[in-house]
Amino acid sequence: MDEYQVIESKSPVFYEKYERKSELQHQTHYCPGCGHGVVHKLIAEAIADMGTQDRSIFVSPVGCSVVAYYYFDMGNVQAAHGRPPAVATALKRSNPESMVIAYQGDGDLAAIGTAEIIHAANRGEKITVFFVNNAIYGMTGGQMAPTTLVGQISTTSPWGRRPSNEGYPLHMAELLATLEAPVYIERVALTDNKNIMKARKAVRKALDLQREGAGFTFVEILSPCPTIWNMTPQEARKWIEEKMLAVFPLGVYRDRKLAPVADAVPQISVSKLLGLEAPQEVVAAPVAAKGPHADLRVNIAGFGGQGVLLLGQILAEMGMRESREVSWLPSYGPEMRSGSAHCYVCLFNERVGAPLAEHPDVLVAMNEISLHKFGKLVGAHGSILYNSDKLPPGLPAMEAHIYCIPAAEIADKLGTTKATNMVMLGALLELTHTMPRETAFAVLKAKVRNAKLLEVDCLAIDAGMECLRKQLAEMHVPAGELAPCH
Ligand SMILES: Cc1ncc(C[n+]2csc(CCOP(=O)(O)OP(=O)(O)O)c2C)c(N)n1
Ligand code: SF4
Repeated sequence: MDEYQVIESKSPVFYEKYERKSELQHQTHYCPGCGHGVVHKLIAEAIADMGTQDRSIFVSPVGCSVVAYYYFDMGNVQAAHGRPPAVATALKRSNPESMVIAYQGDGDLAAIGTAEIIHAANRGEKITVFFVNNAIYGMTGGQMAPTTLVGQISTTSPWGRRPSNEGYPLHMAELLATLEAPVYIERVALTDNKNIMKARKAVRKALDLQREGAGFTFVEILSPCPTIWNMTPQEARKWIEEKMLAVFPLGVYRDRKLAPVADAVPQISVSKLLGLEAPQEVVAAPVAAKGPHADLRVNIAGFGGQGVLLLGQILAEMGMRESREVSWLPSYGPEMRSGSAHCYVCLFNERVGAPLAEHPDVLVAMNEISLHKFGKLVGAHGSILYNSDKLPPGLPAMEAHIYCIPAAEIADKLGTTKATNMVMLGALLELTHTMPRETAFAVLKAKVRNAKLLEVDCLAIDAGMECLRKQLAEMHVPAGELAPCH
């Protein structure tokens, strides 16, 4: 038996560590026996073997796989429900060299996103779509999908799907194969090892064709959802075999290379179009980006429930009251349980062109994860306000200066931890002198009905200002000046 060696390793295309609560880091967020994990693995291994990780972009859907970006260490964009093919189109057209993957469930692709997939396929976009068909809406608790089988019970077809009322299952592979443009369409299933190996081959073939610039490629994967189907993982695989295969026959529905189209419009990369031969280094905002009239870009990040988005809103509303051009761009995880949340706020003198503040002047990091994740994106001339009395051990060196503000502690002493975000707001106002505290008070007055809470919030802002002021004084920095980097 010596000739066998068991090798267990994670594809380098996956992040080493999944960004989850520490007690959950050993597992993915998928249910045991879910097919998404298997499909992720097949894609990651294919990309690793092809050596295209650095130019691959994964477009995740809305559905159970919405946080696929937690796993794939490559370009990631999360599209609105059903829109991955449209987003993938834009990505591929503006970066023809990239490998763009749209990943979608059956609710995402075959219900709300029917138009997007059909038109992307019909245009022959040179992207790869992986369509995970589990015959149900998984994430939202088991509503009927367009692919739900006749007679299959779901929360919205409690007597079983009836063609007379709900129509017949949609066969996406067959439907797309009626179009001229697609070059490769195959349906595979995650039933047993043999079929998983076929799925592996199909995933690789689709990506290979994209690498060659062949055209639109599509792989439908029949995939188990044991949780919603109320089955064990083994029963779920058997159910695909016994029920789904009869409705969704496996096989290759299209496999051809198109002759080049005579009137094909050459696709030019965005950087080339703009005359930027090489990607430009992002330059952090100069130290001068401070004071009442300076443009300011802020990223506020933490867990849901820490008032991250609200802090951004208050800042943006303050900006409006001060006649600044403002934007507030929230981003929060779709998961309900203490997911991460952040928002970008831009306070400009001119109209805000792009509301992103990936390299902000100030990062307000409400927790350690945010400090790790976003801290390195703040340039040497920027500053970080960190919600703690000390830096976490093992923090990698960062270019920006980090101020530790024990905001939760300060807020606690004032009567409620809820005011933690207001302490941070105070520190931010003192650091940047971008707007007067009175404007913050006015905004709060309009927003907070509870008089006691309003009083605590105002005290918290002052306490945050005082805390930062002391630190600047210790560093001999005049009020209103951003501290030099360490
Ligand atoms: C515009 C919009 N409509 C509806 C929803 C609610 N929603 C979230 S996930 C989902 C269905 C997901 O099912 P599917 O695509 O089959 O993926 P699965 O969870 O099974 O992997 C729906 C309807 C939403 N988030 N956004
Ligand atoms: S609900 Fe279904 S599709 Fe969603 S993670 Fe669980 S098994 Fe997978």
